[in-house]
Amino acid sequence: YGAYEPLAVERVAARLAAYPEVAARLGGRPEDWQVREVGDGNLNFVYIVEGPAGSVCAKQALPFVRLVGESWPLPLSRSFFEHAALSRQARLAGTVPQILRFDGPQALIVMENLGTHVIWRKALTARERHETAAPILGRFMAETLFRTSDLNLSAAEKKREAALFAGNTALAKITEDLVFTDPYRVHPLNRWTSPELDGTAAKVRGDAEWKLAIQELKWQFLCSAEALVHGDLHTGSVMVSKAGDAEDVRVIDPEFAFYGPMGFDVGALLANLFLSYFAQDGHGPGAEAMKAWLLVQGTRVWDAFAARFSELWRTERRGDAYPASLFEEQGQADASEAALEAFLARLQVDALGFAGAKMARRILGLAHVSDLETIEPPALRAACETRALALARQLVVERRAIATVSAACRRAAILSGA
Ligand code: SR1
Ligand code: MG
Repeated sequence: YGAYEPLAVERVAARLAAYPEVAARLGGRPEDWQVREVGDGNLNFVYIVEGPAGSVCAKQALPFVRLVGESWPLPLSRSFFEHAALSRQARLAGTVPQILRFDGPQALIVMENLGTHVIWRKALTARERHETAAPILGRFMAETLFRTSDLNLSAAEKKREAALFAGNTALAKITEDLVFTDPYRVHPLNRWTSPELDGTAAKVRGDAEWKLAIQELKWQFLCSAEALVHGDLHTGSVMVSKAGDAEDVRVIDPEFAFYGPMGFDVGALLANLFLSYFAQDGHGPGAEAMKAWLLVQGTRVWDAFAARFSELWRTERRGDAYPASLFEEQGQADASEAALEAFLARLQVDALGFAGAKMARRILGLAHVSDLETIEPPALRAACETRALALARQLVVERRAIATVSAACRRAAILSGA
């Protein structure tokens, strides 16, 4: 299909017409297809294409960061890694969009269009409740993380997988800088939208305890190749739908996927539930019920994760780490259960730390979240952000003492005056 060509709305139909399976899904003639660009993410362009028989979603990487422009080059290979991660997630856990076509040279993934779904972050801001999201996401993370780790794969297979994703260095570097480094130093990419936070940002830079704890977490991010993590599992990477009692939940956008610490994905999701929690006070009266619900979702994410991870520990431990046979042949089931408990306890602490890291970067770093950004006036936004930052610090610095998601939720409620 030729050399890479960046798409624009008027070129999308001709490009998709070259893929028979995509053309068949759309039906009719390419000139009849309606194309619109809908991407609101920081990196890529996303097109929805509608034909007489159906619709598709086409996502193309450009050789730069959309949020910043051509001054920040970013390799097209992120599309390869996104496709590689999506295929594995589909096989190991489901809960992702169906892939119709991957065109590597064009850095283009054509997927089913989730036309009735909305981004979970937006639903949360609108105080819409999707009751199945938290348990489905907890299960998704348990299945993807367990089944790509040394608990399920042979050491050789896991090393091959880790080596494949090790090439995604440019995307990992974004996280290394934007999450674990830049918010803690003066940096031209940092920004905060409430002038009231100038002093707070300076205090964070002067907080050696916070900076040391963040570097411990960065060390884990750099060195702990535990499992294939999604790498950017915030509430903007989740789509939800509801029709009557039937809900559907999908995880999207794994272009940051790489072998990293298991707690990173769990922490990212918890962080964004906490950010939504603190943002609720900025979105009009009646926040309390939604805030209470959001904290319950945090514990439900963890409980579903731990329950499914435990099932997999007992039934799918076929890898070279903690081999089941080592314990079973001696009738040492108790030792195996104790190891599971310790493993989950450590993961929970990691998740709390990463949650704190992911919260602070959304307030003091380059990339923000609409939950907080849409709050007016700035003084009200700053009050919400200040409470969120206070929890972020506690989660990072005191993660071992806090120890559980339930305890973190209690801390959030105290900081919020609930
Ligand atoms: C320059 S990219 C900024 C952020 O957008 C993505 O969603 C990731 O979270 C990344 O850190
Ligand atoms: Mg994204």
